[in-house]
Amino acid sequence: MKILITGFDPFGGETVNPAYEAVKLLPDTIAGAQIIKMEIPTVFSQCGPAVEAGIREHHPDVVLNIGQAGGRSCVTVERVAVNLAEAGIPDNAGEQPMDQPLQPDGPAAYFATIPVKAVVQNVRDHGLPCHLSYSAGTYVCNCVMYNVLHLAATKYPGLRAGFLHVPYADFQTAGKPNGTPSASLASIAKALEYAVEAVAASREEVREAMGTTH
Ligand code: PCA
Repeated sequence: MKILITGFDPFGGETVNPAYEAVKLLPDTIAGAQIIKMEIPTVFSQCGPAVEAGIREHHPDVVLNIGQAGGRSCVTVERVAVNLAEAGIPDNAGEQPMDQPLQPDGPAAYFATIPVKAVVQNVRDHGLPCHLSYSAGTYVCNCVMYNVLHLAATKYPGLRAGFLHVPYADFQTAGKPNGTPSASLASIAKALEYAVEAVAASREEVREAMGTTH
């Protein structure tokens, strides 16, 4: 199995993005799967084409996109991507879409096509926190997740895809308000590795309710 794993470049005034920093720390092979790493731009119009270029070059079985979710306390596995671009801040090219569909002819939403609960479970089984999330937001991360799932649904049959958000790395929060959640880059990378392991080992989806009440 071949897994293409992307991480975004820094955005929103940060000088690093823990997503790509953690991706770089991943081994080149996980549970027998070949891991291909790629940095992609935090730009609405460029992130999808950048991933598609990687798909064309490497022919992966699975694409996993990783992004920073500052304010979340641990790695979260996204279940849903919505067909909406609504940016609270400009992206790295100065684009700030509002009320825009990502794909005018696409469905309202796509679900991740990796076993999201098995991924959460495997991270937890290794002693690290991990949660399912039902919204990847409406910024560039949701955009890439939606567009990659749309590519898989329309152009690359058999390709599976999913998205994980990571918290701030601890060193990013030195000047931020007391209580801003963060984790060490090493533990973020470990959680990602166990997440990827569940995908690489083709784990069956877990039959356990993980829903939230809000
Ligand atoms: N996080 C942003 C975009 C890039 C990234 O790493 C997001 O969650 O949309």
